[in-house]
Amino acid sequence: MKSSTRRTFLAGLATAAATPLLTRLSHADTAGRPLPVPPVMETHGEPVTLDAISGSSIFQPGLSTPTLGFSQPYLGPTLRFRRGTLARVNVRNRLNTPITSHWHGLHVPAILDGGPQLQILPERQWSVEMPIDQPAATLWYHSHVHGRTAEQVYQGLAGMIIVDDPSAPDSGLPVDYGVDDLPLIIQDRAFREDGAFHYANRGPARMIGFRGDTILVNGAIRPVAAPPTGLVRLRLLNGSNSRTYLLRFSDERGFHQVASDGGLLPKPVPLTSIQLAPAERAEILVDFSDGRRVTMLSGPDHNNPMGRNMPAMMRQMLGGDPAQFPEGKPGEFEILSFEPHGKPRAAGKIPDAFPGAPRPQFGDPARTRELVLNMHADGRGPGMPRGGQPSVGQMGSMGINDNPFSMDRVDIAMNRGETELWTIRAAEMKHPFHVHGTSFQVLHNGRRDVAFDSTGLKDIVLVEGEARILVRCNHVATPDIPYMFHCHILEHEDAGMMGQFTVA
Ligand SMILES: [Cu+2]
Repeated sequence: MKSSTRRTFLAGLATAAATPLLTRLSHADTAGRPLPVPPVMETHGEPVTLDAISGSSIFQPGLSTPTLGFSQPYLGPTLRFRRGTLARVNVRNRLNTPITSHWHGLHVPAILDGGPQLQILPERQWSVEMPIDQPAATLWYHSHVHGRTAEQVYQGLAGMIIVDDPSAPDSGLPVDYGVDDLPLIIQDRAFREDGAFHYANRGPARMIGFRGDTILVNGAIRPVAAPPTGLVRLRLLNGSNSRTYLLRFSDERGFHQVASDGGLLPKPVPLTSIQLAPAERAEILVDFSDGRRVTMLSGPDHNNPMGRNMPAMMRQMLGGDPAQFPEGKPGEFEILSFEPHGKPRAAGKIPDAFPGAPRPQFGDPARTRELVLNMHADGRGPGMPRGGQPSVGQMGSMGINDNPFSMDRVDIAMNRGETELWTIRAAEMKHPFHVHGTSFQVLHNGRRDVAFDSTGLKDIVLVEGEARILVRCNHVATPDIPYMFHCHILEHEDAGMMGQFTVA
């Protein structure tokens, strides 16, 4: 379909759905900017300050997009925390609406975790001193206001965190941030013709999660990175609301996964593609020593109640699929490209193993629990609030164990330092299940047993029918300010697929 025809078609759809006109971006006029690299904000005992602000960003030539960000118009700086130190962070809210700052993957007491109870009101400041004690890892931070998380993250209230561990033996990996150690925050967005983001958290888009038709990496549309020739470390973060990616390179080159959510894997895992569910992280080592240009592609996202059988037109109506990339297989699209600079040279050495990597140390579980993720928890169905625009308190139509999220109900009471075995069940769709305040081990998912060596420590598991995980928390969470567990499809989380747990 030619772009003009497609635009007319889309405009017709949009009119029918009474939503603003959407624009489908062509490759020629938008993609190809140099990859932006978020600045680093490092704490050395002195506090650092994040300002939640509104601003405007230029994603497309000549069009400005109203956005939110931390200390910059869209997204935020990369926070670097060092194990064994106190991370002191002030978060100031310069917006006219409450926010939070949740440190996703950080092992800190719930009172420091930035969950929905810890709202920062407009013009107020939240100051935390966080003891950093966990393995080196790629984490992230984002707003987590119940009922508003999806929209606030979509607008830009998110950023990367890197935990460094000077006590662990040298991993032998590239460490030159922004050069051969690249943060890549992958997000899908949709745009209106006036340049504003298009977002809808209702109806079918709420049911399966909102999908955009345009890929941003670090806030630029399908940008071009210029790494040095040689081995390069990519810190991949799926910062999308609901899209699951299946990433590979256009020339089929292999790569090695070296870390997952909770830090290094015991040894590098050779792969030719990698799945990244919402909020998941993976660090991969890619060999660019041949100096050739290559593109990272993603396969289509079939995570919806109809799976692969959902017609393309329906997917388009539900928020869109990115345009197919000519180098890809049917349905594939471009994430970003790499144009290595420097003379081709011999490939660098990939470490054999990471002796300092975290090991599973959960022991036998003291108790078991079952959690069923429900897409219909109160009989009203998703996207059907009682009249008008959904607001906090009206969003409870999804749930866990038939309970829509309630801030007044503690769902699970855990004992500090005690391992539990959780069985999580999900029908209709796969759900990226997240637990705050700790990392867990996945034992089983779908029909497969999961080897620790291939996944490491996790804080997200994309539940395929049924998953079993070992969980243990070493920090305190009180009934007033508990931890959360929830689906990380943000539209599902906001619709109530979330619960609270204490640790005493
Ligand atoms: Cu979900």
